[in-house]
Amino acid sequence: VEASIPEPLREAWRKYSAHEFTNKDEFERELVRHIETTLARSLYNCDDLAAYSGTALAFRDRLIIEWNRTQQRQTFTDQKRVYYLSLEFLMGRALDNAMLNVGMKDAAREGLQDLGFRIEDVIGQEHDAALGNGGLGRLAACFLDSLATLNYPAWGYGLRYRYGIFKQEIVNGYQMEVPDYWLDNNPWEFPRHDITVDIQFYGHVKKKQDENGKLVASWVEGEVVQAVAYDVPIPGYGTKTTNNLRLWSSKASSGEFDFQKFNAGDYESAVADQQTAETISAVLYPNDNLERGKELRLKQQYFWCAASLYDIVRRFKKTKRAWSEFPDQVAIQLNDTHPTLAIVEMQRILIDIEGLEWDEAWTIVTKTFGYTNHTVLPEALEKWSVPLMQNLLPRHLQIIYDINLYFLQSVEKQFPNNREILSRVSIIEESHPKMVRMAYIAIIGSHKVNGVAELHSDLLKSTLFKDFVDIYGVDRFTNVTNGVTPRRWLHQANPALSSLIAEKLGGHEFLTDLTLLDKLEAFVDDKDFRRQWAHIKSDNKLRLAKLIKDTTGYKVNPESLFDIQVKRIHEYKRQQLNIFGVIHRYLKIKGMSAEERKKVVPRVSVFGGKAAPGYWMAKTIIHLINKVAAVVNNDSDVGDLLKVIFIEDYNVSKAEIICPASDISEHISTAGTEGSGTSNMKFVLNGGLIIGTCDGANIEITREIGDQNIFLFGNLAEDVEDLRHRHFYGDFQLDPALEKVFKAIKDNMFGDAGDFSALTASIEEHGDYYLVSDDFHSYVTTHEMVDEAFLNKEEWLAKSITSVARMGFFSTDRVINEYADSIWNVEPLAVKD
Ligand code: 9GP
Repeated sequence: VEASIPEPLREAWRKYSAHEFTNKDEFERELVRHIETTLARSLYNCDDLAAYSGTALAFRDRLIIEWNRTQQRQTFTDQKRVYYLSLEFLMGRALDNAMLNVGMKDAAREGLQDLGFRIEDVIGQEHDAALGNGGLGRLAACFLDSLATLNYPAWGYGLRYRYGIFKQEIVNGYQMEVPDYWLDNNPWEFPRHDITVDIQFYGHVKKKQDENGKLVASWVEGEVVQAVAYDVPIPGYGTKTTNNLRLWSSKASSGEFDFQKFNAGDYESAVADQQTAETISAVLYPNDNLERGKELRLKQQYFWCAASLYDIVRRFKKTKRAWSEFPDQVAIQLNDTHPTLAIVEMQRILIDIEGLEWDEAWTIVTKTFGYTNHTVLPEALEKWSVPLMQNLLPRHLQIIYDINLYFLQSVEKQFPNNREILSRVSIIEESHPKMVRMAYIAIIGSHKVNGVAELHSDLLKSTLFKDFVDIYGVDRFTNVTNGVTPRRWLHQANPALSSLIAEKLGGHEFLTDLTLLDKLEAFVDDKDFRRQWAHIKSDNKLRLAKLIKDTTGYKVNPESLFDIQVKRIHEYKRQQLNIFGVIHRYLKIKGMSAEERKKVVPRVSVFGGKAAPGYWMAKTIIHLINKVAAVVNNDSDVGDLLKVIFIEDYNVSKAEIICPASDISEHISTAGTEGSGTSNMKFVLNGGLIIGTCDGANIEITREIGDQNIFLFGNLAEDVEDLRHRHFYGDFQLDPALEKVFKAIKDNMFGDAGDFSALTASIEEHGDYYLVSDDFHSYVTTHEMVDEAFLNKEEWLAKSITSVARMGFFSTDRVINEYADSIWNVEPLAVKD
């Protein structure tokens, strides 16, 4: 690798090369220096925000020194690298994570204290980096943490949205969406104005002869937008490896800003061009499991794929290897179908620009890509209309047609005279307008396709992708069950529990080998240990009670059973089932005598989550939860026996407070609909029990922790189809207890019943697609079992400890090693101190 500084001058360079601070005093010096010079503040005007910025800058320096070394190391060893393409990275806050991962949180705490600040207040100043909707984006963030911790040479590629997921405000019980200005005061990114890529859109395709007389296609004219790189350092835990997350931002390309217009005084249209270019990376689409064919979204996808591939190819070409070695050097993972165009773009680069033959190029492409599917919900399997694609990406559409042609020819050979299979697996859906099925390109263009939990992967093979299993054989399809990073979701979110475990196990090694948690089982019967365990849970509940008081004004009794459901609001996740269950409980309490009420286990039902702005039914569910809260929480008959809380603007930093505070949490999707779920893992890892359906990763959680430690209920995935079919033909009986709940709603107990009629009608009149009524009875009776179990404090504690001890499987470290072995074929890079 060529160095820009010649050898004789490197001595001076080495002498003055930056060094990271290594103790409290050095940290303080860096902090004060940044506050006084970078931020131009002083001890006369330094508030918590300035202390945060100074601390973040000091830690950023540390990270970037390691980042530089890591990148050099990766370049010199020249091993195979992994590139994770994800339209979402839900990172949350970075400072606390950086402090813990580099092992300097205690030094920072003391240093800040010396200078007059409390570390918690300083950390609390940071705005979440919320470049994601929910589970899919958070999983990508956990993956980055594990990739760095395990020393894999890996980069993430995403978009630098100016606005991340909207901020949610609850006004009169309704969700309102407010823009999230997360980039104000964000010290964690490095703009790379020298790393830019021109991205083309529209235009048309010309065929021309190359110097050897071969006919090649070239994509000409159209519009050009510039992609500018912003780098975010990703520190591993307990290692020097600091990887890179590269986010692309859009800008008018230099040729695009029309100086002629500008000079002629037409400022407005010159600036308008600029703004049009910038809209590409302006906003994250706030849809979770729900797509709409908006041109801007397709533009985002191509912009990001093309910029990332250009970067990856540029890096590969520096090694001067033959193209055939590309898959030995590069693995690219597609996070859902969003980056599928990267497959087409790679083929275009190889045949149109690099001059490879089709077959040779296609072999390279399929060996390079892997595709992860995260959902069976049909609306999330993206399709783009052919006319839209034709207009925006004319050359790509031609390549897609060619991929389809060759693919269908081979299927035809394999299944002669079977027109049905050809039309079912064709990339082009023969609808009006015709549609391009992106998931099919992702399958055809990858060497491995995986789902994210066993049930989910099995369902993919037996339903959505069945034909492809018949075509390619079952080995192309695999499962990699999700996990979470224990650094953020145990050590950072629950420091007291992490310390207690470390004390018992003789160190924090479990944070990098989560299976070591199994040693905790030896202490299940240790009275003193149980007491400490219970004490930590109480403190965490107090911390949540304070958040509830500060954000909603409601005071909750921390002795109550905390029952929590936090995730995106969606009919399939069934927050409606939960709130109907709450109403059922409320009605029961209202009907009790004073004596009977004494036996009730007090509960706090906590909800949190955002609804996609256009998802009206989900918004109706939020509205109902808030209306029920207003009635129940102010009913003196009920008092502390039941409180209903909706936590506004649920995000990663709130989840860090919420997850450690649950007694029970709810993962109650209609069986067969949730890909995996990952908050189920976070809650159990923090000593909460769960109530759930046999869906997603709940099934594997049950297998690991034992069915005596989980509350399962409801119909099974294999029964769902049949039940829906029966409903469709009128075989439907509303559950009697649910009927009483609906009557209360219709009697305007929670405000105008008209506001909720669509919700009740979707169950009573329109087929109850999500089987709320079918599962209601087992849901409420299982909750009675939860109450019963909670009364036995010692048993409950034993369940909690045993479950945590058996959660070793659900670390993203295990997940990443599985991807590395079975899909990417990459090795970690040895890092010396
Ligand atoms: O809905 C799934 C969720 O179950 C899963 O845990 C997560 C991560 O794999 O991905 C979600 N899928 C999406 O958000 C869109 O496919």
